[in-house]
Amino acid sequence: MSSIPTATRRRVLQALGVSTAAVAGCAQAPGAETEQTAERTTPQEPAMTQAKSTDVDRIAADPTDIPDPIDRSEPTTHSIEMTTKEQVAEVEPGVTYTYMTFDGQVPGPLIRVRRGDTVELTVTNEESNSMPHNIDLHAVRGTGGGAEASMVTPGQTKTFRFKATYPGAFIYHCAVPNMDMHISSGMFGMILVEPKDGLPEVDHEFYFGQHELYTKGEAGEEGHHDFDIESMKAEDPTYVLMNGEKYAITPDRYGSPSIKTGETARVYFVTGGPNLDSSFHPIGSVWDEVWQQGAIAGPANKFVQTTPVKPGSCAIATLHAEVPGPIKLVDHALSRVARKGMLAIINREGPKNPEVFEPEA
Ligand SMILES: [Cu+2]
Repeated sequence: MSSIPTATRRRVLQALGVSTAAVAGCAQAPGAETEQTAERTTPQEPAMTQAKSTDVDRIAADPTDIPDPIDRSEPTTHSIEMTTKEQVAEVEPGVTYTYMTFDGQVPGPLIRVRRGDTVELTVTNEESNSMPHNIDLHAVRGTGGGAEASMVTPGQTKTFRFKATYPGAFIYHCAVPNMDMHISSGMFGMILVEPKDGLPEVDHEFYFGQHELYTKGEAGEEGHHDFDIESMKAEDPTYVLMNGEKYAITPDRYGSPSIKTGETARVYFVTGGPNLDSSFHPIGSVWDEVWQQGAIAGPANKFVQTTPVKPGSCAIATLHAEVPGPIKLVDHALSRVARKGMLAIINREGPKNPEVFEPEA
């Protein structure tokens, strides 16, 4: 037993459900005194390797970085280029991870087209990458959603073409054989196919994506977190994240977007997974409208508190600001918020509206 480093042994015991107290009990065994002394005087094996230097300062997508609404009555052809990138970035300060992304952000860029448009999509796998990548878009009627047509090895580029024949908000994701690992590392995003008549007018639009990170460390443990296949198979993530980093879109990190009271905002939300459903809820508000699964061709549900968004699916939801204060966007499986990093905030600014809400009555 003494040949196993202390930190490793403790972790193994924890994994087996044996508490630290039990470890202390073990130390009472005959001959354990020497071991106990050794534990006190021997520097402990670091639980993690050191945080790596980062390739990019930020991996979290800007929720306001969205193409303009479509104002067009005729179909067009889009030439869209995407680059797959493998980059070290921080999950939270002091914690690094080697992400895989579309265009260096999580979620990947929002692609916006109109029903009937044609898309020529070019995917380049950066030369410095170590793995093959591709893209499967749920807006594509075709083999693997384009996955086979876009399979690229490092340094390779491929183009394929598709017509967006049906409207809605759809996920796209990497779909190589280890697709769960690639999605978990950040390879997902949304393609929005607007109906021919467009979408209702709103004052603001925001784009968010939820997914899970599976690592060998604990949430908040400083250092470089390596991917962990065992916790992924067990669907027990280290982090559950909004836009790829812990609490990224909040005043404490990169800042929160604001809307004014009286304004309406539309939220485009994608659950990358790879495994967990989101119970998507706006704390301090309600979804005034939700198009579940992003199925914009049908009617919206009204005044929805929490909308389920399955892995590999999306939601389009509207918020109407009637009072000032933050709206916290969460997965209402709240341990993911309190302990695993899942939170974004949209700010409402404006005068009090005591008829609707009076905090000091
Ligand atoms: Cu990939």
